Amino acid sequence: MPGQAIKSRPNKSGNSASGEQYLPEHLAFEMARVVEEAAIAAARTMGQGDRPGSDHAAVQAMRRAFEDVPIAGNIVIGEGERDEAPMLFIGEEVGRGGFEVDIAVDPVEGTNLVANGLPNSIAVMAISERGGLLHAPDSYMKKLAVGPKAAPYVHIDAPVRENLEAVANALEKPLGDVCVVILDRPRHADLIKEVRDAGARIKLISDGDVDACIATAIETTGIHVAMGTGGAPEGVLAAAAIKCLGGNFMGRLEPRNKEEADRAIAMGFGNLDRVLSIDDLVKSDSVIFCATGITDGDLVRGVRFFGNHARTHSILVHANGTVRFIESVHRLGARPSR
Ligand code: VTB
Repeated sequence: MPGQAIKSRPNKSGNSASGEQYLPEHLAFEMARVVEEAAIAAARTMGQGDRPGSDHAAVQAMRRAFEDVPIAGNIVIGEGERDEAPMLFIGEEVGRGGFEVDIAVDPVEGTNLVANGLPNSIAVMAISERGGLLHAPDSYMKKLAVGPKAAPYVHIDAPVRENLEAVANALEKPLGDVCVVILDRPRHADLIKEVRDAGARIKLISDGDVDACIATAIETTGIHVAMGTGGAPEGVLAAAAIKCLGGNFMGRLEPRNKEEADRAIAMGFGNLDRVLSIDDLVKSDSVIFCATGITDGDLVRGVRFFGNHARTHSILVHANGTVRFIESVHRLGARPSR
C-alpha cells in the first residue's frame, strides 16, 4: 500500500560487513583520477561514430591511471572475461599495491552516446572491501531505482502504479509531477504504457541507465524513478552509488537465452527469479563510487577542452555519506595517459 514501508531500508551501519572501518576517504580522490582520465580519453572520440574506438581509448587511459593508485585491486566487473578483453578483464589485478579492494568498472557507460555525441555518458567505477560487490553475470537485469525518501516504499514486484503512487506520496508530489526514466526499447512497451496510464511523466533515454538510476538519488536532477531492463553488471555499479546515497535499488536477473541462464547458474545464482536487494548487489557498507561525465548529463557535465587543457566534472560518493561534485582542470600532456 502506498505510504507504507514494504522493504526495509539499506543497512546504514557505520562499519563495513567485515567490521572494518570505511575505506579511507582519500581513496575516493585516487579513484576520481582514474575515471577522469578515462572520460578525457573517451571525450576526444566524441561523435566519431566509433564505439569500439571510444571504449578502447577509455580502457587504455583507465588501465594506465590505475598503475599509480595505492590499491591491490581485483576487477570483479570489467570489460569481460580474460579471454575476451585485453585489459580490465575480470580477475585482473590493478593498482600499485595497498588497500585490498574489489573493483567494478565501466570505462564508457553509454558507448553509443559517446559515438553519437549524445548526453549522459560517464566513465564509472565502484570499489569496496574484498567480497563486497556481486559478481554479476553479463546478462540483463530488471531494475527499479529510487532516491532516499521513497526508498522504503517501493518493491520491484509491486504493480507499477502502486510504486509510482508510493513515490509520489513519499516525495509529497502529485503523481503527475513524478518523472520516470526508462530505456527506449521495444521490450519496455508495456512498462511505458503502465507508467503513462498511471499519469506519471516519462523521460525515454536511448542508452545509459547507470546515470539515470543514480540520478534518482540526487534531488536536483528532477528524476525520481528508474525502471526497466538493462545490463546486470551496470546494475551493481548503480547500486553501489545508490547504497551510499541512501536510496533503494532492486534487481532481478533476466537472462536473454539458455546460455546466459546456464552461465548465471554456474556463477552460483541458484534461483534466477530471486529478487536482488541493494545489499545482495553491494554486500559491503565500505564502498566508494565515482563517475566522470564524458558528455553532458543529468548527474555531471561532460569534458570540455580549451587551450591545452581539459575540464572534467565528477561525482564522488563515499559510504560515510559524503557526496562531492568535483570540477578539475587537467593540463593535457602532463601525464603519460594523455
Ligand atoms: C544498454 C545501455 C545501458 O544496458 O541499453 C544496455 O545503454 C543493454 O540494453 O546503459 P540493450 O541491449 O537493449 O542496448 C546498459 O548498458 C546498462 O544497463
